[in-house]
Amino acid sequence: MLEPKQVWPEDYIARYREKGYWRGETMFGFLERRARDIPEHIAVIGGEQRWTYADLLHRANENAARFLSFGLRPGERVVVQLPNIPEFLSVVFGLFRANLIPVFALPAHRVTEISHFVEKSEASAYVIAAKDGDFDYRMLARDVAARAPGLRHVVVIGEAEEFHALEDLPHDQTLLPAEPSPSSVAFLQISGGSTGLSKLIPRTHDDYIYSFRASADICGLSEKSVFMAALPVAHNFPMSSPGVFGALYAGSRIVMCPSPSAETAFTLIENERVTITGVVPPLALLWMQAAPTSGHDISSLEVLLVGGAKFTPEAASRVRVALGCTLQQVFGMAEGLVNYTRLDDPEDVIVNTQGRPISPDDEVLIVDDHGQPVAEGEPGLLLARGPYTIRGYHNDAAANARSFTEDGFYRTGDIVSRTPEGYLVVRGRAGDHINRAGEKISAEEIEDHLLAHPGVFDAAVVSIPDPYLGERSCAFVIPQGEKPKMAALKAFVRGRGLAEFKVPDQIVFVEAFETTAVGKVSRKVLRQQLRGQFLKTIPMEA
Ligand code: J2J
Repeated sequence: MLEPKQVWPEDYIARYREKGYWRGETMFGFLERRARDIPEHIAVIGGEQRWTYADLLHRANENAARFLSFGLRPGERVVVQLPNIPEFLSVVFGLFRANLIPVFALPAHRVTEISHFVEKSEASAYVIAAKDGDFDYRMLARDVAARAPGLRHVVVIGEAEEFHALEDLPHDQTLLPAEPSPSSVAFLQISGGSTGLSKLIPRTHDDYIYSFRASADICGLSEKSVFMAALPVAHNFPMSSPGVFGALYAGSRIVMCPSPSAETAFTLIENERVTITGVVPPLALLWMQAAPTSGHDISSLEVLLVGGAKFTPEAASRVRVALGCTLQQVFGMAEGLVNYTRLDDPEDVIVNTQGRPISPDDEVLIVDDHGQPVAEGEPGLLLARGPYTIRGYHNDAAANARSFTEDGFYRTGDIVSRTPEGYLVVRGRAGDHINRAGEKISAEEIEDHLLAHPGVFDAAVVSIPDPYLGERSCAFVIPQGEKPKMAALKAFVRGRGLAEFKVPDQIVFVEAFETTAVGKVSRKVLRQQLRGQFLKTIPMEA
């Protein structure tokens, strides 16, 4: 089994420690300290549950013992797929306490994605909630178990059927292991995935704690703050920017929001006096639209973080009046680098930029296609290196060769420019992914699924601007034999066991792909051509 690792060169490690970024804390260690300092303070609210820091710690310790009770060994990987419920935290901190390595899946993921995570991480266990809304995760777990023979255990929050019910497992805590090294990998996060399937991102205790501790500071979190997790909490943004982990680090109170609809979110903001939350741009638009007539008092809200996809200056300029709070733009990635506008920045910077890096030691380069720095203010490819940006993916040599420069910079694939004050403005993407309301979809991955249909000769998936989603996906398909029906083709992709957001929003049948110059063109050029033709001929609202 391949042990997840994340290694920085020795001189960088020394520098990051010396400067106090890496302080030798561990994920469980920081929670334990917080629970000692403020045991009676409410840590998390969700549904009918209200847990203090002492409760959360107690439950995490019990869960650690439960996970080890059926034979899991420290270092093994456990795929966690849970919605926004307090148990997300007691499970994940339980895994940290047991030195087991969570692999974070999103609630929207289905059998294809989950089996890929299980295989790639060599996970031996999978944790689910019995149900979320109408969806039964036990059915999904059966499909995953059938596809991924390495998976030995399924653990369920709620009615377990043939699986282990977490609650029923023994929790004798005498056998809990010693604290792990702070430089070891704490968990595997999931990449947005620009080419092919999602990659696994090993994050260490040291580097991740630095990123959310500093984020909590930049976002003004304190013991008085009430942070609402509105987006699925397994995603890097609501997890760490400043996210639930940043909130716990600061001793704040977390409110788990089961759905980000304006009605649900506003009700919780009003009832729990939420002070800060984060959303993707389409949700910010919806909330701004709903606020004047919602009848809810959301005046407790002080800060709204918006990120995951580009927030237009026009929309950004309306946040303060529409929601009565300060906008904080955040441009981040699960691989590391996170930028924020600062709360006291001038309005012009808050509205027009995606912020500046967390750390003085974040090294940001903006280069042309040949790797040469562009002139100041010009757009170019963003490369990043620093105290919480990874140097490599888990178990993926090909992706590592592609995604990192020889001197360890991560190629973000984003095209940005930099203002004279050092703030980044996102201009576009070099890679072929679709950023659909903050959900990243790899064109290549969906093309592969379409090509599996007998009625598809060739397929190219591109992003099309969308007034609501930011971008939506459009599949250009050359049919063969009997032309498939559009709805049937969408159902086919869905039936391959994919997250719903990956099903093409639109399908356009074409007779051939126009190929210029000499015969073959790269997929990249082809996608550009198709996108260009589409935008010329069809109005954006189509
Ligand atoms: C434009 N594009 C953005 C922004 C992310 C905080 C916030 C977001 C993420 C995230 C995250 C953007 N404007 N404000 O992990 O900690 C696009 C970029 C980036 C990619 C990363 C966090 N904010 N993006 O979205 O790993 O293209 O992380 O490279 O899901 O989202 O996606 P992801």
